[in-house]
Amino acid sequence: MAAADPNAASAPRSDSTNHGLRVVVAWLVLSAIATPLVAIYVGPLIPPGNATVQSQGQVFDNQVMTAFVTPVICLLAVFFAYGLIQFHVRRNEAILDGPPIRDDSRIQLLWIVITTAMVLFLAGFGTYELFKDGAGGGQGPDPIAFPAHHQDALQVQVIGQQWQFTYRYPAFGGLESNQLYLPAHTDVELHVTSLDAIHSFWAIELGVKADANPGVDNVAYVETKGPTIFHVRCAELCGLWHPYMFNNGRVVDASRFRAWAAQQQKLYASIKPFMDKPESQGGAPYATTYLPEPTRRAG
Ligand SMILES: [Cu+2]
Repeated sequence: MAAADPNAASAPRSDSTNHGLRVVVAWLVLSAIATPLVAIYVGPLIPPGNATVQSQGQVFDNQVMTAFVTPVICLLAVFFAYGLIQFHVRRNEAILDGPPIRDDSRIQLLWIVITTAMVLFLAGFGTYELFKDGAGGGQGPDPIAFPAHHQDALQVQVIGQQWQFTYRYPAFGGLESNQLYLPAHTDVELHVTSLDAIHSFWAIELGVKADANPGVDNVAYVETKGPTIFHVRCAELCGLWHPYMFNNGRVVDASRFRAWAAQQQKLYASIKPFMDKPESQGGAPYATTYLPEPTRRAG
């Protein structure tokens, strides 16, 4: 009689455990715990913060989408962990595949229905959110999504040039400043353009990002909340000093905004003659007329 071969593979485990049911139950339990925790504690930490109605909307969107993706990640984690624990190869055991799942119409149907529903929901939700309040994005010269009171918005033109931003206030005599001050609790209509290369005006905490293209009037809406400080960066590689194209802006109380504008107007009046001089006669080496023309009331 031949001795038993110690290296012979043992027979594959046969069991009647319903692994699918176990995975689904573990997934449901984990998802039920993790989803609200992620929505409540992780979502609000995602930038850009709540300095404006638009940035607050973006935080909400991120919160919804992060919560939405949590059950998907839970399923992957449970599936992976369960597979590692339950199906790893034990000593002296043959590595055998389970029976392939083919032509299982239930799984096919579930897969198609669930993934389609998720994609359609996210597309619908994203589109609705983009239309609400303008979402802080640049919409080109003819915006189609407006915040509620956009007719009364304070116009501010944002002019990118290598390598700084200039802010122009048509309602304050076209005053130009290298500081961006905005009044609190106000609708602002930003007109973003460029004098040279393509830049991108990214007012991070305001939730605003709009391309600055030469000759293009790119409109973005934002509704400020309380006073705050925010950061502005150029978000489009625009040449050698692109990394240094940043500054801080402020949202201030209405009275402080008016005081700032009056002071800036005085300052601007003193340099205006130089600005208006053609470059050939020693004037400023950039244009002083841009879209939009001053048409709006003082803010
Ligand atoms: Cu730039």
